[in-house]
Amino acid sequence: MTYLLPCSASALSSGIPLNNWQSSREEVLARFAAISSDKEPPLVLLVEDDRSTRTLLRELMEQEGYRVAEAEDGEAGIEAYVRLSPNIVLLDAIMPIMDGFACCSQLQKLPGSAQTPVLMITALEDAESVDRAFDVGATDYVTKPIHWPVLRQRVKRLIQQSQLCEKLEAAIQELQSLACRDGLTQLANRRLFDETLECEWWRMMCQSAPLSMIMCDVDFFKLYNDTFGHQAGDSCLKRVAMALKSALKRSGDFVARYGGEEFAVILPNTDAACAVRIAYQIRLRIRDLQIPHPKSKVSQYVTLSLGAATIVPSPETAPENLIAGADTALYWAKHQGRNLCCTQTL
Ligand code: GH3
Ligand code: MG
Ligand code: MG
Ligand code: MG
Repeated sequence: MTYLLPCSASALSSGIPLNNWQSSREEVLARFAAISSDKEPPLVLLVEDDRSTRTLLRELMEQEGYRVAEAEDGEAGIEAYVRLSPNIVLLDAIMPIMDGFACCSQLQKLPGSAQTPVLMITALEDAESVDRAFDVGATDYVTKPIHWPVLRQRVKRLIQQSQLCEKLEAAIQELQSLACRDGLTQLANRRLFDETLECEWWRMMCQSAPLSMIMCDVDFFKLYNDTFGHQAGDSCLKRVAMALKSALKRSGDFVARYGGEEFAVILPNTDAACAVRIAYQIRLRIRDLQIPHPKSKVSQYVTLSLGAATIVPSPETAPENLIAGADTALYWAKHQGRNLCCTQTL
């Protein structure tokens, strides 16, 4: 059995620094182009028991500029597939130990197999064999004796199609993730906030557990912009967002940019006392940032007012009740002087 080294997968790192929607779009297109110009030639895995056919196939594939790995039966083919993640599998139907049909069927169960075409090469021409090949997941089928010009074109087309599908899938995933992110702060946006709240609402209702929310609003932020300009205001919001995120320790805790200079925190399985403690942690984090705000009437630094509300969700209430409760508590915090947290238990 001969293996060539596996190609390094086109690395799609998650999370890209984005300042606004326009640059997000450019990032996605740049990434798409980067995947498109993948430098390494595609890897073809030949699974064929007949040595002379294997040699001929290898020569043809190498002439086409592909890298080639070989396996001599179905079992070895699966093992090579898992180790090497080829771009295409050329699979003989009749082989000892595990035939091509069983091998193809097993391959379909492996992660990522949906993107990897399997081209079956066989002397079997009867309708039943052809149907069986497609039933077990073959992408295409060619018969022996091999018509080399046809095989060349089939392989080329199948690889192109699968690479295109892969790129599209990566781009779609990236766009989906961007659609839920706030461009300025990189926090979840309002849309994801709404979905998360709805989801946690139902989850907590099923568990009869408390759900808390904290609304946070930057104090005198208009004056901050007036003093330092809008861009400095943007940087301030980014730092506040990071501080908010760092104050949340549990995996279910969630923070979003609710709008403007307002942020919303969702805390599943959290009672009122615990929500107050988290609000306190948030205030400490913001205080530690020490962002100068000379025009503020409550501090020399940027501060937040916070409104916390807690509810055990029930069929008689709705997520909007929790939002309204946190809003009301925030309103009290503003009216009682700002830079503090008020709470409401519903
Ligand atoms: P309060 O303490 O009562 O909350 O006062 P405030 O000045 O923070 O509240 P107000 O609603 O009067 O003003 C909010 C300001 O937030 C006005 C708006 O320009 C600013 N703002 C909202 N979104 C952004 C943003 O994305 N970037 C910047 N730089 N400013 C923003
Ligand atoms: Mg054979
Ligand atoms: Mg506000
Ligand atoms: Mg404000």
